[in-house]
Amino acid sequence: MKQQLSQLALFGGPPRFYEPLHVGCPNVPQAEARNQFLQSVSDILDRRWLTNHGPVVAEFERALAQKLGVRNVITVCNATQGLQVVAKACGLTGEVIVPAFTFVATAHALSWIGLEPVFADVDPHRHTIDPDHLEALITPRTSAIVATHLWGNACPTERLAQIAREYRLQLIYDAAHAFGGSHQGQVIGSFGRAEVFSFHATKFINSFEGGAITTNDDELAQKMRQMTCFGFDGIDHVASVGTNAKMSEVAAAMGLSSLSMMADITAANQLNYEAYCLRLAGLPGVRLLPFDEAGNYQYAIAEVRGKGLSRDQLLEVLWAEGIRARRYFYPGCHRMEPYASRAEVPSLPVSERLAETVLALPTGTAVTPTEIAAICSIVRLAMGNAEEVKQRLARTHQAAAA
Ligand code: T4K
Repeated sequence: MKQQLSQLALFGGPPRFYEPLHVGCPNVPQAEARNQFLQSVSDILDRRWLTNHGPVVAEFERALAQKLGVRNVITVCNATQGLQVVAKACGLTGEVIVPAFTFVATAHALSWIGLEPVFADVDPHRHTIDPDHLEALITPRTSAIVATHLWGNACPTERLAQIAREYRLQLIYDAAHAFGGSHQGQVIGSFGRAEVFSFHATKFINSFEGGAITTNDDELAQKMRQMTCFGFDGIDHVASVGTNAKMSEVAAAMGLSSLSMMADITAANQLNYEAYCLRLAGLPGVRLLPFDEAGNYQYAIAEVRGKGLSRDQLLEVLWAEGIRARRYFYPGCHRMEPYASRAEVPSLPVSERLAETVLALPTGTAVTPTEIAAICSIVRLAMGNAEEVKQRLARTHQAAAA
């Protein structure tokens, strides 16, 4: 453990981690699960059926539907395409209200297909869309709300459903972070008209790249399934405009393997989260975001503000040590292009504050509580000697600018 400032990499000491510790280091199958995955890949090659609704995709979809308790699951090549397919199938037009504090894919997916994301502020405690702010943004051109269960924390689904009903808007959830979570006893996956999960490499469960759309609306599901495959509804027959958003067999094999490890991944995430809570408890200027009990603990999120270093100063200290914490989702979608160049860029105080203060810390099965103890001791050392660290950083920046 580093105990003196001179030991910090920023002050000339050796970095604590020569092999960087990442936020999104994938959860990969180990031991028996890895053998099963490799066998499944070998079977796929033997069958020579690599994509286009093969048996492994079908098995993955059945397993997901069972886990989520939802009638329809349509796997996709990634969640961004999934969001676009849902938006198209639901016939969204004009403006769509989205949170400003989310990964930019939530907004870009809509922009890419000609819709206009309108940015709402978020709740300061849960980081999910703020229903009170959202309501003021509804215009005659608004067709939908796309809300993100950020960090796995569920949105206020009842309030959103009530607003959607009242203003006749469609309600869709970006559930990219929320696989395995539930809200008031209901598993995430069957809220709104449809929900979209991401199985990107960095996610709770992964299929290298991938995702899934879930809905209890059978008609909508059929339409979306066609749309993920060029609009085909049978051999040589096209029923609608479509894209190619299909998941491959190997991706589904990885997804199944990942699904089988879900309990272990959750346990590792929760242990890591508790290690952060314990080791950072009482440290002025750093606060861990509380999670829903029913969540997947995929992200360990700190807010760095008040006493001590700023989030960005702490980030520099950590990166020097090989701790690749991330400032998700800086600077906020509304301040990213093309939205930042709109005639009017809204002022969204909570999203802007979070964009300046949130720090995502390394977690997942590749990170151990011992490594977290080392991370936290560096955070404590730096925050506890904030003035000296600030001076050192200022000198380093001056030297770099000269
Ligand atoms: N909606 C929300 C709310 C989302 O968060 C996302 C994706 C989407 C929609 C869209 O889902 P997809 O279309 O991707 O299915 C990463 C992911 O690329 C992105 O999927 C994810 N959200 C976002 C939160 O995180 P970046 O820009 O941070 O990626 P990158 O390459 O910097 O990777 C993150 C960290 O993970 C790095 O520190 C390196 C490490 N890493 C990454 C990969 C790919 C590894 O250690 N191994 C790996 O294989 O966006």
